[in-house]
Amino acid sequence: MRYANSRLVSGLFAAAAAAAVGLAPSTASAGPVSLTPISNGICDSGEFCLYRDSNRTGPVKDYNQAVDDVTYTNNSFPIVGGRVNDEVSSVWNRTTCTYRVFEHSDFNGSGTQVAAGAAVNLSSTPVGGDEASSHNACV
Ligand SMILES: [Ca+2]
Ligand SMILES: [Ca+2]
Ligand SMILES: [Ca+2]
Repeated sequence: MRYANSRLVSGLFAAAAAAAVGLAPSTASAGPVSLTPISNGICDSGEFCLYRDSNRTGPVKDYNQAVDDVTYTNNSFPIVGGRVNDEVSSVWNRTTCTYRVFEHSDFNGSGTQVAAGAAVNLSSTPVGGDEASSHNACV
């Protein structure tokens, strides 16, 4: 009987743990959703966008807020996937402030300034094509 009870108790703990796990995402989504940048793979007005290919073609990594990205290492292109780091060939700055794009993480290596509204092929800048690894927003 005692054994059966302990099994029941551990079963209840398991259920409680499962409930806690289930609660975690809903608690997170109850927060201010607007603080989470949404990347939909489309370069909308007001966004800063990275393109895998030249002349704003190929997969797009879009940032809908003026935020720094200190490393592209863990980024992938929305919808289609594929790594972003050292793959970006062009950028489009549809925000109202100047960005700086860098060859390495943490704003290191060669950099280039991308003015508000500008579209740039990185191969024609000091950063180089397929080299970009970070950007600094609103410099
Ligand atoms: Ca977008
Ligand atoms: Ca590329
Ligand atoms: Ca790099």
